[in-house]
Amino acid sequence: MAIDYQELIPNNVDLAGNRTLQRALEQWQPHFLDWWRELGPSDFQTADVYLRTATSVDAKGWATYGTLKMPDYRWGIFLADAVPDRRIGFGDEFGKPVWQQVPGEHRSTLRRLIVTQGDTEPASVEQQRLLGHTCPSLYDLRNLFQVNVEEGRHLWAMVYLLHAYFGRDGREEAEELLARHSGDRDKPRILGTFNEPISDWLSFYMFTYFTDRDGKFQLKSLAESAFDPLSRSCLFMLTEEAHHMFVGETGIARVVKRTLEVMKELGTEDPAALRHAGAIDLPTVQRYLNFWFSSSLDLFGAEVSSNAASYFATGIKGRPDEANFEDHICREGAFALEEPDGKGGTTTESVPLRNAMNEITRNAYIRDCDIGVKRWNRLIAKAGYSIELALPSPHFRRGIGAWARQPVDPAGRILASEEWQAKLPGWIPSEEDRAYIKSLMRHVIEPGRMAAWIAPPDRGINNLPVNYEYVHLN
Ligand code: BYC
Repeated sequence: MAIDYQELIPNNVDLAGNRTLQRALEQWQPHFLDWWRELGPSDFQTADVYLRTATSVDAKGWATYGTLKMPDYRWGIFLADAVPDRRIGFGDEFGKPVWQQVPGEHRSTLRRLIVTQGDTEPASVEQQRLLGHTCPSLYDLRNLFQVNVEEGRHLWAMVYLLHAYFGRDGREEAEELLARHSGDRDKPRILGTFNEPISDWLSFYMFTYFTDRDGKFQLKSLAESAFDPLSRSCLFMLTEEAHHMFVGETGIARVVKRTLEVMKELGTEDPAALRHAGAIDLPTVQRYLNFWFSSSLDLFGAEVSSNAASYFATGIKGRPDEANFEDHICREGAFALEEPDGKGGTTTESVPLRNAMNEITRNAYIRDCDIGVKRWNRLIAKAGYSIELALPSPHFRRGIGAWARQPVDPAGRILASEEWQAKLPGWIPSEEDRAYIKSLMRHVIEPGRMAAWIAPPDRGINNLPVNYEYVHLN
């Protein structure tokens, strides 16, 4: 059946005028919908959800609100407005015109990066598919679904690039994006974190705070790309990504706020007493934070990476906010990198700057992560408590790069292996923690009501009241 693309798939890439692309997407779209029904949010496909849909890239159209059923969401394809005469902003090709087509010599590298980016989007939807059953409120349920449909749209954004610029192998990769599944033994998602289950809402908030923020920094790096369609796709995705991190930051803030209320009511900081009253004690919040922060740090790749050096040299992938750096060529500079010396201490290696691009991006990410932690700590201090949440050392519990499998504690000290093994369960969520958090997860679906472990949000969505019926369950 012919699809009216202007009607069904809002876009600014002239889909209607490109028959080849249209045919490719016509074949892929039913597979996407099958995947959405099978592995998207389970059992909520007939619910009416208050969602924002991008119908254009301008201020008026990028956030159009309305109530709809998720399978009817209009997954659009948008590129940010073109910058006239845009030039390559870094690397050996600095100052030359950006590419409107994929240069032959960079084809496989670009395809690999687009596939890696694309793979994370459906992965996150799969990871979160059961969460709807235990939502702490209708407001949160709606936010979960908003995040899910937009991750679906980000998959479309990458599939568009694969179909439009990579011919048959691009189409094959687009199919594979629906064939790999989060946590699947035989066909897992590409990057580690996207195979971790997200079975409770504390993990969901941590994921949207820490892992979506990796998305922010990777998208910023790809937005610098000399391959202009990739750059423009990622720039627009960043607009939507901000809400996902907001869900994480405010979600954790609301958990902390509620815990502080219960601490005040009971006059105690004792985790057992707080748990008895149904709140999430702050040491548990810290353990979840340790888990998701360390897992997300791995997503930046190894500290020293010849891949990253070559992405930078060729103009394929830059640093986030490249314009803020003075030197865009980086042929000369060096980066001082702290590494384990293999004898229980550390040593500082001087690494050619281009090889340290992953670490430079990771450091920018860490600074950004710290902003939320400071905000949560202000809430705690304002309530009169001296406890502080903290990001663990970036060397703690790493699985990729120089610090992989090193016995480092959250404070950054290198321990003896046995001591580290013995202490690890105290630093990340234990089975008992997970069971407790799971026991709190109930389906709260009365408009305006919140689960007892989380405070209400300060305001609703799009100026609507908090008690608006954001999801109508049919
Ligand atoms: N797990 O040279 P290296 C998002 C692989 S999140 C497994 O250090 P490179 C979102 C690496 O692929 C953003 N494998 O790697 C968030 C390489 O394998 P190959 C996603 C890993 O290339 C929430 C090998 O190790 N976007 O959008 O410098 C919800 C050598 O490593 C991992 C992107 O990732 C890992 N953690 O950097 C929804 C952007 N780390 O190629 C969405 C595109 C590394 O030798 N991807 N490896 O077989 C990239 O730019 C790069 O692939 C990476 C790795 C930054 C990930």
